[in-house]
Amino acid sequence: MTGEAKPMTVEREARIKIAVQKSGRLTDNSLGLLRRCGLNYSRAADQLICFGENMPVDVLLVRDDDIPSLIAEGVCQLGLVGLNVLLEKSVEGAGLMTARRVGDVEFGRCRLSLAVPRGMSYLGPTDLAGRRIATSYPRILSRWLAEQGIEADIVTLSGAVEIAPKLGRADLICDLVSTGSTLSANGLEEVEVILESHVVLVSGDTPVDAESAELVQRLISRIDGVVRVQEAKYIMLHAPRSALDEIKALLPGSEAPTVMPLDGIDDKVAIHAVCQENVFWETLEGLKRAGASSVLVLPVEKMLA
Ligand code: PRT
Ligand code: ZN
Repeated sequence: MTGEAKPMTVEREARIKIAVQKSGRLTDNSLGLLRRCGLNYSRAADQLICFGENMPVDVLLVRDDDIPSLIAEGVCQLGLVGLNVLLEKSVEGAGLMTARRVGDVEFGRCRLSLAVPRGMSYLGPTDLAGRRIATSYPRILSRWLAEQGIEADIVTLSGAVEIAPKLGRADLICDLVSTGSTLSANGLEEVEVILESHVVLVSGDTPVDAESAELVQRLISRIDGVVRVQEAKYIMLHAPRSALDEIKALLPGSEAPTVMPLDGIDDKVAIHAVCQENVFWETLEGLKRAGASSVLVLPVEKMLA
C-alpha cells in the first residue's frame, strides 16, 4: 500500500449546556420555561443531564449554589439561578471567568431581609453596630453593611437561620423571605430589605466556538421572548379620533400602536397595540371612560424582538 492514510474527520455538532436547579423551588418553572422555548428533552428520575431532542441544548440538573461556578468554569454556557445565589456565589477577581446576568425571568421572587426578634427596637442600620447577624449570605450582607458604614459580626450558617436568635447564636438574622410566615412562626419581624431577588439568566465569559455562541444567543433571545410574552397582551379597540392621544397614553407599556381608519366612520379609528404589561380591568375601564369601544384583549403566543 502506498501513500499516507487520510485522517478521518468526524464533524461534531456544537452542543451547549444550560444549568438548572435539580430539585427545589426553581426546578418546575425553569424546566417549564425551557419547554416553552421549544426545547424537548426526556427526563428520567435522578438523571443529572437531559439531552435536548430537537435542539443541541442539554440541561444539566444541579444544586442551585453550583450554577455560578459551573458557568464561570465553562462547563455550562447558560444557567437559571436566583439573583441572591448569583451575587453570593459568583466568582470575582482578576483573570477569573465570571458568571454574569444576561436576562431576567419572573419567577422565584423573594427578598433578602434583616429580621429581628419581636420587641427588639430597630430604627435603622445604625442599630446594627456590634450586633451578631446570622445568615447564609455573608458576602451580600457584608457588602450591604459596608455601604451603610456599619460594623457588625456576621455569623455564617448554612441553614436553619431563623432559629439562631432563639438559640442565642445571633441577635438577629438576614434571610430570604417570601410570604413572611417562617419569620412570624419564629417570633421574628422583617425590618429591612437588603436585596430584591428573582431568577436571572446567567452566561459566562469562557470563549466558545462560533456555532455554540450562536446557539447561546438563540436560547437567550427565545427565553427573553417567552418571558416578555407572559405579560404581553394584544389589544384592539375603536376610539374617537379626538381622544386618540389620551387613549394611546392609557395603553400600558405599548410603544407605537397601529392606528387604522374605519370604513365609513370618519370620527373613529381602530387601534391595535401590543401591551408589554398586564392589562387590568382598571385599564379597560379607563379606556372606556376615554371613549373607547369594541375593546378586545388577546393573549400573545410568541414574540421575537
Ligand atoms: O438543593 P439546592 O441547593 O438546589 O436548593 P436550596 O434548598 O438551596 O434552594 P431552594 O429550592 O429552597 O430555593 C431556591 C431559590 O428559590 C432561592 O435561592 C431563591 O432565589 C428562591 N426563593 C424564593 C426562595 C424563597 N422564595 C424562599 N421563601 N428560597 C428560599 N426560601 C425560604 C427561606 O430561606 C425561608 O426559609 O423559605 C423560607 C421563607 O419563606 P416564607 O414564605 O415563609 O417567607
Ligand atoms: Zn442551594
